[in-house]
Amino acid sequence: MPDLQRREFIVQGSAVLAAIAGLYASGVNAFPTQTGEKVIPWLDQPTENPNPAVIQTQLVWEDLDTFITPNDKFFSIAHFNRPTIDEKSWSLDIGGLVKKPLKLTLADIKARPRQEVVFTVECSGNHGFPFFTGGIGNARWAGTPLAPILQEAGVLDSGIEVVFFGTDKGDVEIRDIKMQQNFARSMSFADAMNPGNLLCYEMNGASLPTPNGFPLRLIALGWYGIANVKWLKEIEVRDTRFMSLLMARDYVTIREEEHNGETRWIETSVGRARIKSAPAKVTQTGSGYRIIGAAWGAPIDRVEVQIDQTPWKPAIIDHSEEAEHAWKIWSLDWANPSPGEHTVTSRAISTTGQIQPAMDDPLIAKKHTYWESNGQVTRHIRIS
Ligand SMILES: Nc1nc2c(c(=O)[nH]1)N[C@H]1C(S)=C(S)[C@@H](COP(=O)(O)O)O[C@H]1N2
Ligand SMILES: [Mo]
Repeated sequence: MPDLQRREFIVQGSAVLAAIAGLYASGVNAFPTQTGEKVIPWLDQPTENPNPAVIQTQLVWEDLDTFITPNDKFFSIAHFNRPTIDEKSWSLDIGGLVKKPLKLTLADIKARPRQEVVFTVECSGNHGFPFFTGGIGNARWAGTPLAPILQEAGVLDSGIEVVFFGTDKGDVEIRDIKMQQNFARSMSFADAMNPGNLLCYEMNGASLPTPNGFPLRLIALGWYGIANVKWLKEIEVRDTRFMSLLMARDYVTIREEEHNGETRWIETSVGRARIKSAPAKVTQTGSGYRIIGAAWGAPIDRVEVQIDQTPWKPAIIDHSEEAEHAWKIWSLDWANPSPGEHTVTSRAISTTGQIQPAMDDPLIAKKHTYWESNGQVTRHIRIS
């Protein structure tokens, strides 16, 4: 602490402590916007979307001002087409290695027990600047749990893999073989039975919007976006691991690891979400500055912020709106920033002591595909 600030702190000590106690008691709310609050735009801005057919409606970090992302602001990713489905002629098939194949209409699914979860979905390709940083959103999803449906269908002992097929289709090529395939992702039977997985028909109280999978999508709780299959058409239980384009040929993370002095190249299919945080915006109210951000991907214990090369400071988590599987909104008051350019970096720490890795951590620096990029995010800003 600079001397002047230290002296001020001692002089005003009791008042400051009382204020902090008050803040903690009432909970520090990062939102809503305070009157007269201005957002100072970051100097680093994403470039134009290079693939607007695939990526739509990214989160604009400076605009983050609600815990729940409204449906019309929620990002949408489609690798193939975005099908418009007539719910009257639609149904979901559950088959493969099951005793009793099922065919469920939307009404059948809605008649089953309803379960809701607030879950932050991030695209595993949300790898940062220059072009993809806004592939994330937080919604309240409602549907019916998947596990009892698999139980009702009666998965045979040989059924180890559960494949989720979307209605959307695209051209896929491997070697000289050209195919038209439906979007498909799978999970082990054990992972599919997670009681948090939902066959989801509702997003933030409205029926699932078309870009997000109408009429039904999988909510794969705790997984990166890719596992949350939209426009569901069929669930098939199989007896071998499944190796579709989006399981094994793309959405593959390639890392160099050191094992007893040897380099080993490890290729894994994108899977569960990883601990991450990002500064969302810097606000100014009169002479006061505040850094606000989000942290997600693991049970978050705390978030720390580094301004320029100064020591990490603890941010305050906003407990006014939270949910177990949702991002945590945090803030840090930034006292008397000096005019000029600054960097702002955040790191999340989980309840099990995992720390979001720095960009030069081998976990990130030796990762050769952009998937699962959970390194610390540094933003640049000018204070005038
Ligand atoms: N059927 C289908 N499901 C899909 C996709 C897709 O292209 N087709 N994209 C996936 C990817 S890559 C992500 S990040 C999430 C995004 O969900 P959202 O579009 O609702 O934001 O959906 C996943 N589910
Ligand atoms: Mo994604």
